[in-house]
Amino acid sequence: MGRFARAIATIVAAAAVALAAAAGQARELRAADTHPEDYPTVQALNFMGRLLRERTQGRWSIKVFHSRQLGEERETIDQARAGAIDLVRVNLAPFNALVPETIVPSLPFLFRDGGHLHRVLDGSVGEDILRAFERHGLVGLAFYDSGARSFYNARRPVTGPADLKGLKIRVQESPLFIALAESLGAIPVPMPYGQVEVGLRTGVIDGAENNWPSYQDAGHFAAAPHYSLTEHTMAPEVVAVSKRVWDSLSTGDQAQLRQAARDSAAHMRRLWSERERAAQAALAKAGVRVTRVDKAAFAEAARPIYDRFLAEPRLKEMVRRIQAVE
Ligand code: GTR
Repeated sequence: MGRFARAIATIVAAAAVALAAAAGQARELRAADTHPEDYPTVQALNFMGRLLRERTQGRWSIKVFHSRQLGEERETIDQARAGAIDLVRVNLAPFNALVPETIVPSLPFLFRDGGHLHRVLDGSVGEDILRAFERHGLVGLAFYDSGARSFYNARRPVTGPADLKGLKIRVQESPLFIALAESLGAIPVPMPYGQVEVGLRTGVIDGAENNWPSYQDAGHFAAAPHYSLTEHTMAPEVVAVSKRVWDSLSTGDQAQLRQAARDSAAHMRRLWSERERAAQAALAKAGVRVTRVDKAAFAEAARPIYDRFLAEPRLKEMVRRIQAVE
């Protein structure tokens, strides 16, 4: 969207909020998600919309524009900050350059396992990260699961960082992910999610990194069948609402929206673990070649990332708090 179109969209959206509020009418929130309709993130947003509609007697609902209908993740973030989109569900990585606190849970080899991640996100560190969005035009509502991300490629089995050397690996548009791929010897190619499949098929990139469901769902596995279990990051997804929309809500409606998001996150955890298992089984059947890796070697190569991205003491302190969570 051009700047002019965006400005118009913002004015129209703001006017719609004001009118609906004045008339006490029902209002539909527009949510953006890059994934297709049956993906757990989209299903969880639909669930959140159902809860909200029930709990507000139909005053508020959510229409989910899935499958990138409203653009790639970075664009939807910009539009939500401008108030042209109400809700976004994106991974934390595209927020890394904007909201420094999102770097922390995206760091490589930080969480011990999924349980550790959940306890951190459900606790005070999670609260602090969600609150950090407010300085950047959004209000963080809840985290969704995204499992662990691993590297995959079209060329060869990768068991240690040396095997990644020289491979062109697509990463998310995040300085952290670019630096991470570099530290492991790969050539990072930042690119939006929607271009990865063609990039793999045409050889523009040799590989990428993602969780099991995305690797399967986006069809990346067909062109890049070597999946290496690096599980290098557990960067979660976030659901955030435009601050302009948030500020137009009554305190009661704000509480309803936050609660519906939280409840949808609990629902999403169930959907996610089922989907992860199903994707893994389907990929094994499809002939994907899974390689165990020397995780310690990857963690060691990625270690300089910590100093580089934790220059601010408050971020370092957050890492300490995360490590202290049992
Ligand atoms: C997926 C995530 C998306 C997007 C995508 C990517 O796992 O759910 O939001 O971040 O990865 O790699 O761009």
